[in-house]
Amino acid sequence: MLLACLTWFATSFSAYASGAKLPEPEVKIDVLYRPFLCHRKTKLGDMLLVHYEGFLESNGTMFHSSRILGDKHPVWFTLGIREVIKGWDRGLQNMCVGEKRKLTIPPTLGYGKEGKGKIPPESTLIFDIELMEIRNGPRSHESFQEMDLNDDWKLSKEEVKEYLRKEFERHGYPANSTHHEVMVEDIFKKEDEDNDGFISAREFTYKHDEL
Ligand SMILES: *[C@@H]1O[C@H](CO)[C@@H](O)[C@H](O)[C@H]1NC(C)=O
Ligand SMILES: *[C@@H]1O[C@H](CO)[C@@H](O)[C@H](O)[C@H]1NC(C)=O
Ligand SMILES: [Ca+2]
Ligand SMILES: [Ca+2]
Repeated sequence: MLLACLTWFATSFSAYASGAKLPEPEVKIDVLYRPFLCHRKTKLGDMLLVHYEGFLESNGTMFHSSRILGDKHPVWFTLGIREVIKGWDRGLQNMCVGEKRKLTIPPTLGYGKEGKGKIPPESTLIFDIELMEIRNGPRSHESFQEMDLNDDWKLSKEEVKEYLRKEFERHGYPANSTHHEVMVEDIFKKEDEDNDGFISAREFTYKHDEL
């Protein structure tokens, strides 16, 4: 499936629903650098681009670095939807582009009793994280406003089609009007719950049971 489609369907914000919980160990946040200018701060549902190094607290071993290992690119993820460990979802809120933080994450908010790869069970983790970029998440209020070209608080098929066209362009895929129409029909089948031919702000924002 293509990126635009993924962007559209990908996100469930069940993570927002926070019921009563037992007290849990918290993430310790140290701000290592805060830029002078802060145009916008991260919030749940935003897409974040970060560079990071991860260390075991026990002996200081670095288990990953996005700068040195792998393809050396910073990584994208969506904040607050458990795409990453809980410690990141909690520790990277209200952050400015250019800001650097050190997070100390207890095992329950990291990889827990199992551990993962180079990370042994019950490890406290230390991350140095630099925020490179913030983008509107697929289900954010800002995304909706961007798509709602005539500001009537609902998305028409034309508006969704226009959005797809722009998304495809942005990702370098050739535009294919027939294909987009098929996608639009598919999207409306899933998202237009009351079948009025529009996706309302409410239908857009709140995800139903599937996913
Ligand atoms: C640090 O701890 C990890 C996990 O227990 C182990 O694999 C690694 O060899 C240790 N490194 C050093 C330098 O002691
Ligand atoms: C456009 O998409 C349709 C439907 O997915 C496909 O059948 C057709 O081959 C595509 N056309 C081009 C030029 O890629
Ligand atoms: Ca509209
Ligand atoms: Ca509707």
